[in-house]
Amino acid sequence: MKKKWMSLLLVPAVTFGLVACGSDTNSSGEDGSSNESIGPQVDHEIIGIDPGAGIMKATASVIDEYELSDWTLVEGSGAAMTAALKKAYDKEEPIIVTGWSPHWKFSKFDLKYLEDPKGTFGDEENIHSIARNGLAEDHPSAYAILDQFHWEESDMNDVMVQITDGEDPETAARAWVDENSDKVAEWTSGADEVDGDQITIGYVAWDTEIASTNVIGQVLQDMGYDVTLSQVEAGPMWAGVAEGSLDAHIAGWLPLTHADYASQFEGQFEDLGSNLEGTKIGLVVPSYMDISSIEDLKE
Ligand code: PBE
Repeated sequence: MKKKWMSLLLVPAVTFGLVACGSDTNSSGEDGSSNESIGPQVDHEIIGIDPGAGIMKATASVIDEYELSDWTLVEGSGAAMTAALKKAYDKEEPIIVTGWSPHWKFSKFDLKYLEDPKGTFGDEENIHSIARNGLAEDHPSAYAILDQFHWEESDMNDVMVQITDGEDPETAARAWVDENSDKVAEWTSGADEVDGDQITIGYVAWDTEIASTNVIGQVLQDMGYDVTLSQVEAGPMWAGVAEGSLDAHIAGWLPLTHADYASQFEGQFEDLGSNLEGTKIGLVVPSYMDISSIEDLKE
């Protein structure tokens, strides 16, 4: 008799509990699979990075072309963007970030690019090595190495993941260079060692560029250079090479992402060609989110 009472009482309690829990999640919009349209769930915010990044300009064009006038692109930094992504991801909350590949975030989180039917973000592109005019005459060895520097997405990812896991960028780069002496030998082929010549390589604190620039820094150091890695914003990076205060950078995302910088300083730098092919930029969301296209942000 007692048992029966218990189960009669339990059934409604459990049902009520489930309903309450389900509706709470939906109304607060914290669950990525909520039926509520995406805008209010993320306060109509796209989490951006540093204002000088090409992806910021591209995202502004996306907001314009897709008529997302009630959306805001939030400025910050690469590190702030990945921190916000991690925070949302750990709680399975919705978030939209400016994203690019290669990037370690795709190996740490389950993410997807939003489709871009208008093609505003452009197709795949390449990362170019950019030297100041006159580098070939002044530092022929460094010029040869920068010209021959070329690696794969998986190489860059190896270094990025080490750094994300807490390794100091210089140490992570050192380890990669030591483990990949065959690749490094191709880059240094035909280049003579030097005796403490000074060279300054510019870069922006994007995870991709922190990895690549530290690797090339180690290689140049091994060849005898006194290397300075100078962290700047994107505009000053291109301007620095154009004016000659920086000897080079290996962070030219072309033809689209850095198109404005490349045309602004046309003739004032030497494009040494691509060091990595098949990069991509776009809007990135966790896979648990129930949207697939930039068009879905309009609803
Ligand atoms: N990025 C990474 C840069 C280029 C390298 C995509 C953030 C940019 O948007 O300019």
